[in-house]
Amino acid sequence: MPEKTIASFSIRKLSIMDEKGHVDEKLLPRLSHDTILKMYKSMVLGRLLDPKLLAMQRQGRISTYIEARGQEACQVGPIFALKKSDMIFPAFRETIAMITRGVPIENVLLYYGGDERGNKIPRRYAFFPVSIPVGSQSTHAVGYAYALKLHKKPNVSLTYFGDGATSEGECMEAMNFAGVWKTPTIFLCQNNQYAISTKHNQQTAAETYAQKAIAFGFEGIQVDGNDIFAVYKAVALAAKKARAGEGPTLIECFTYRLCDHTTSDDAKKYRDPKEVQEWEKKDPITRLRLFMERHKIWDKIKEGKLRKICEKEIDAAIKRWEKIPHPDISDMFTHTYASMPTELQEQLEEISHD
Ligand SMILES: Cc1ncc(C[n+]2csc(CCOP(=O)(O)OP(=O)(O)O)c2C)c(N)n1
Repeated sequence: MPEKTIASFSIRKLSIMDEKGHVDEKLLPRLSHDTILKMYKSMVLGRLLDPKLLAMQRQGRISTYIEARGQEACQVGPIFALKKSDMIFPAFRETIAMITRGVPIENVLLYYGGDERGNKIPRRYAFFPVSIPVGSQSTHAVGYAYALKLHKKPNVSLTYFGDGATSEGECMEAMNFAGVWKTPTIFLCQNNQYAISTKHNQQTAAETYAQKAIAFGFEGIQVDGNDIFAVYKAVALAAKKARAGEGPTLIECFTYRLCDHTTSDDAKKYRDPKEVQEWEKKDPITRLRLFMERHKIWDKIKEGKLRKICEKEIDAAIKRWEKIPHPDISDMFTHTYASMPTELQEQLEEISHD
């Protein structure tokens, strides 16, 4: 019996705007200038929030903080492409996505200040809490989307995760069920090239992360993750497909983490500074600014004003956060177990007597 090919695949890469802000007009999504300016503001707000919180961590005012410099397009693009009622399931690096959704910066400060109330995100933001165990949010996103399907709701779920999460069984299990049940789920993999110090070629022998979707029976696409128009378009198309009952999509955003993994990391120990410099040239914010300048909707004066507005917003949120009374000390016992083990109960009683 001669062999025959029973499956073959190819992976497309979507790129619309280059490093100088030039765009392929045929591919450019139809967005008003107002929307583009809002996208830009969200990216700048995120970029300015990072150094503030980093400084606060160094001052001991908050605990470990997770920056996202360089990943602003991957985080902001999807929020603009989805409906406000579509549910977002973040990992731990998605602070910029979170504040773009409208979640108050105080929530971020509470959370990183060790106060669990920060993770209680009001339902109206349709944004799940930070998920520290790598990949664990992906099954939640699929379960949620399956429920949407059963209830015939027109919404979708989107889960953010990193390249490292694709080595977690849970992430692959989530994709498998999403494929089998054809759930309205968007898997948004931010391939920032590293999982802490583990480089992409130690993470997988596959040429792309996007192609992992093929094994689960659905579409995978790679996009330039530093190009907000490409990210926006890929998510908008995936959402349209999901709402039409055509199932999930895996979107690999090819990007780079310009910062350390967290405030506990020193990326200089495992990355060549030349590599970082090369990626700085691909900065997602610079290229959108160049695009806006070319279209005469932006200039240096507007840039200066925007930066001041963002700084003010951040400072005001920090002031509001400083006024929030600390939680009761017993609070640290309340969010882990449904029924508390005896030794923790004893400890709780002990502090209650102090
Ligand atoms: C289940 C689990 N294992 C290990 C860790 C420790 N850890 C935290 S972040 C991280 C790397 C994650 O890399 P990736 O998924 O690529 O996301 P990125 O940090 O690059 O955004 C690891 C191993 C964890 N939080 N959870």
